[in-house]
Amino acid sequence: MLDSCFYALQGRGMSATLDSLRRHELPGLARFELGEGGLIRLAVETLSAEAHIYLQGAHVTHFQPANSEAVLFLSRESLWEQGKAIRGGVPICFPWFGPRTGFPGSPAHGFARTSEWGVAEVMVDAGGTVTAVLELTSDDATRQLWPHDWILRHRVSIGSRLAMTLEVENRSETPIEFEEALHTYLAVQDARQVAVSGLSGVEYLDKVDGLKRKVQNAEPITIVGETDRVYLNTATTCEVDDLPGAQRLRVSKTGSATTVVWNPWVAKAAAMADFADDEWLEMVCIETANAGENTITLESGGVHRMQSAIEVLR
Ligand code: TA6
Repeated sequence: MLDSCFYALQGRGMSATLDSLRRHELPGLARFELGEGGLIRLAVETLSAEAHIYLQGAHVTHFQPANSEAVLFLSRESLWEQGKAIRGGVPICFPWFGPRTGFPGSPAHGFARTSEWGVAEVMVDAGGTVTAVLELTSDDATRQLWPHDWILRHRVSIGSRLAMTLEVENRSETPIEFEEALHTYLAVQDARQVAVSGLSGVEYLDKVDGLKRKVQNAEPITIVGETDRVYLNTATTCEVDDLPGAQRLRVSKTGSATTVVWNPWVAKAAAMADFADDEWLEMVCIETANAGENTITLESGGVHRMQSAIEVLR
């Protein structure tokens, strides 16, 4: 049952065509094109930065400020198939994070990242920042998996920094409970040299040690093996350093109480079909989320916003 409705989900919504999207384009700044695998993406090029946003999953796959290196990791083995999650960039996890407790047939990290989103608006402000607003609305296929009515809006602003706001509007008559994440893959030169600061003293669940609850004492966090930690009740900004001379990245957030730090390391990387065996060296996930005990309860008619901003510090 769940499998069939998940496959129904995968096929839904591929209704947009390039022609139907032209009216949203900004000449010289933002245009729709066929990206990898023939999936439609918005390509943004401004004086400040360039970016790609796929309609599938409202998935930011590329962000590169002018005079900087690309900020997001994207696997060269990613599947570029309708309904299959893209490996890298900023997948959107909703309405659950990770495997869905009690529903083994449900898609990991929910269905938002494998659905095709619609385009609500593409605009540019006086400062030259381009903002795209993509929307996903509940329908029969999603209600089969998760029996609620809602609208998601993902506002992506491409300027000197990448700012993403995931907005959830509860269109149900009753409150909804959901988890969410902007599952950001940051590009690094060497994960073994990474130093993540900003989480000192924060409690976390260690997913590589039986979900034990621990406190982050050492600062900064270094990656010395498979790392999969769900930091709870934290609103802090994180900074990521790696090789000397490489760019230092900052991930700041609002509306989020969970930060996830993940690197698959050698064995997990080798087990992932859409991830090259050595790519664990090139990435670290710093995920802006609300998960576990930070699950959101949203009243009928309510709106919740979670924002993540990523910038290059040098
Ligand atoms: O955020 C870390 C994590 O939950 C890991 O446990 C790992 O499963 C990762 O997400 C990737 O999940 P995916 O479903 O995209 O393969």
